[in-house]
Amino acid sequence: MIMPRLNRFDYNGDGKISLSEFTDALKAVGSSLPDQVQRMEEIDKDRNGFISFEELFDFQHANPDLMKEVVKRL
Ligand SMILES: [Ca+2]
Ligand SMILES: [Ca+2]
Repeated sequence: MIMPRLNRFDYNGDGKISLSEFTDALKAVGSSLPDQVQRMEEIDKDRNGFISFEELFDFQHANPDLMKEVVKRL
């Protein structure tokens, strides 16, 4: 399995992936937003507003095809 590089999502370089950075990444692959917004809530399991490596990994596990597209295009 290809792991996405976290720094590719981290556009502002603060070392963390915010929900909006992740949403932008999904937009970049043309993912439909209403669906994704729902997922944003799901992916940030501890609700701290950022996506940790573990949270991203879980999301990738649940959405392998989507993440494959994201990783390919980033
Ligand atoms: Ca960031
Ligand atoms: Ca989190």
